[in-house]
Amino acid sequence: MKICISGGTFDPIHNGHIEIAKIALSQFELDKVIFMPTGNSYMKSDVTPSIHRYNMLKLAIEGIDKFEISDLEIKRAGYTYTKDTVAYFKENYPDDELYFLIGTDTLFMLEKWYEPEYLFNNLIFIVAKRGDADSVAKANELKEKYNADIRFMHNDVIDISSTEIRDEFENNSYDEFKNIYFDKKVFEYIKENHLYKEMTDAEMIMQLSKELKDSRLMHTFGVIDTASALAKAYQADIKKCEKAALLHDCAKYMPLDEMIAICERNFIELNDLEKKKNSLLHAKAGACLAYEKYGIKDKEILDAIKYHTTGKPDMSLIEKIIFVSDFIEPGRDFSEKLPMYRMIAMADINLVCMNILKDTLDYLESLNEEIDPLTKETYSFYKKLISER
Ligand code: DGI
Ligand code: FE
Ligand code: FE
Repeated sequence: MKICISGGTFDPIHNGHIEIAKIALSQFELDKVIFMPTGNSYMKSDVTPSIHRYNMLKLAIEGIDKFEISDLEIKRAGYTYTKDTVAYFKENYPDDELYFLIGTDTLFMLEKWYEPEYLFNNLIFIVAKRGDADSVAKANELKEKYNADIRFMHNDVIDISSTEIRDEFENNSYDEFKNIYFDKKVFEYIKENHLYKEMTDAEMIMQLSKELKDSRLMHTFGVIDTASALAKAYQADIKKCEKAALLHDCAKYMPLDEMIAICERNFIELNDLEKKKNSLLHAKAGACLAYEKYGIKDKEILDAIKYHTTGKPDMSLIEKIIFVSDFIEPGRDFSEKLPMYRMIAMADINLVCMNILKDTLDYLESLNEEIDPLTKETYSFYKKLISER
């Protein structure tokens, strides 16, 4: 079989990608084209979360003969090298002939890829024209140097790029989007999932009000007020603290299996206790949901959500503010110590962290609940910090 891999971010996929792949298919008599969106782990990249790029691609190629999609790279944590992908195909499909589809711009970058010799030894490159500088000379140079197999496609240049499409979404309302090189199903997906457009606070609250009970929403507003006041007192970034507070419990009512799945696809490691306790896992799942669904990319905000239940040793200021606000917000009334903690919080945030952790541990012990190692470590850290000063 002649298999051609078409790799890229596909952020988003557009008809240019589809057309080029169709031409490659017929011109080189390929048996199939496999679209391979690149991976990106939570908090590590500026591109759209891989789950969305994958879903859009899937919609775009639906029903097209000989087009397939692979999640090989989005399932791999950390950086993915094309070399690893090629090695995977070589191992699993040793008898197939492997092609790799690139644009002329990529041709000039190939030597900078990880282990180019391996790639040139194992792949036939198909180069699609992208309307830029003549690349025949470069191809000849690579043929000479690596004995590379590089074949040019005869295609009209399709004047469209993902960057332009992202700009178009960013600068217009969804309803103004008129791009004719675009799949309607993909467009609907983008609109539905609010991609390429920052959500306003009002939109986030609307969404949250669908997912949280009223009492949880009231608690959330209490956490926002408290976090905002603490941010002012400690000169933290008020907007970031408010956003983290707004979203800190966004995954509170997600079913446990979905929590596990969202953490896994974002490469967040879970211990056995987390895998059975919604009450713990909603923090990590919440960080992932804030990233995938609410479009939050700021690592400080995401980490504040991620650690709001257990805390962690040596928290950042915003992590401490969310951790503390969650416990002392005005709607909480589970302990008579709360008024005192509210006062301490404004003056000595480390001291109040230690107190909250101590109370949480006592409470969990009284219930005979299993304690997460991170909760214990966090308590030890703050106890030591306080005792040493
Ligand atoms: O989500 P909230 O109710 O606003 O508050 P939270 O996220 O701080 O805590 C949720 C629950 O998690 C709370 O009942 C205490 C519990 N919790 C905190 N640390 C641990 C824990 N539960 C277990 N089993 N182990 C822990 O270490
Ligand atoms: Fe919580
Ligand atoms: Fe909370």
